[in-house]
Amino acid sequence: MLGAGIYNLAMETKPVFEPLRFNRMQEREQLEHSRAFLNAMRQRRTVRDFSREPVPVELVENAVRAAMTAPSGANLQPWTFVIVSDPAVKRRIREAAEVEEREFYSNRAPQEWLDALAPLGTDSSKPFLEAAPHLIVAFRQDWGFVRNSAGEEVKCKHYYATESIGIACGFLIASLHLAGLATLTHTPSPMGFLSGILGRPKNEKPFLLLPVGYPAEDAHVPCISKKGFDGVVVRK
Ligand code: IYR
Repeated sequence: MLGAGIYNLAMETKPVFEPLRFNRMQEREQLEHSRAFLNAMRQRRTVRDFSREPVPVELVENAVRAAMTAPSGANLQPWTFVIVSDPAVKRRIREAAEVEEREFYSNRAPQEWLDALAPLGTDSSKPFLEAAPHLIVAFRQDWGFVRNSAGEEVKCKHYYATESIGIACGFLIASLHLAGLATLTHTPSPMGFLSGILGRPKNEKPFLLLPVGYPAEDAHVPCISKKGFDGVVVRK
C-alpha cells in the first residue's frame, strides 16, 4: 500500500493460485464451534450507556484487522476505518451529531419512523459519543486509486462497495463482542459531518459510527427480541 486508500495492484491478467489451507474438523468439533459462536453472538446487545473506563487500543485494532479479512467485490477492500480516541475529536463529533439528531427528531423524521424507534427509547442526546473510549468510523469508498502499468495513479471503481463494507462491519462488531467489548451501531442521519471533522477525501462516504467500550455499571437495554427461526428461514 502506498498511502491510505492507494493500492499498488499488480496489473496481471493471469490469476495466480496457491494451495488452500483448510482446517477440516471432525463433525463433533464443528458442532462445538458452531454452538459456541451462536451462544456468544446471542449475548450481544447494542449498548447506549458507556463507561469511561479505558480500553486497550489493541483490542480495537485487532477487531479492525478482523474486519479487513472480509470478502469484498473483486477484493478491492472499499473501506477505511478511522479510530477516534482523542477526547477533543469525540466532543466535536458529539456536538455535530446532536445538531443533526435534534433536527431529525423534531422535524426530519416522519411519524412512522419515530413510531418504529419508540421501543428503543432513543432521542437526540448522544453522550455515548464522548463517554465511549473509542469511536470507530467506517467509511465506504465508492472508488479508489490504483497505479497503472505506467506508474500513474488512476481511479478504479469499487464493485459492491455497500455489501462489502456491510460484511466487514459485521465482522468488526462480532470481533469486538468476542473481545468482551460493547458497541453501538450508530448512524446519525445525515452523517456527512464526519467527513469534514475526520478530514476524509471525496471518494469516502461515512457508513457507520461505532462507539466501543465497556457498558456503564447501571447500563440498561430495551426489552426487545429477535424474530424466531421459522419466521426468517424458508426451506425448499
Ligand atoms: N439516528 C437516530 C435515529 C435512529 C435510527 C435508527 I433506523 C435506529 O435503529 C436508532 C436510532 C439516533 O441515533 O437516535
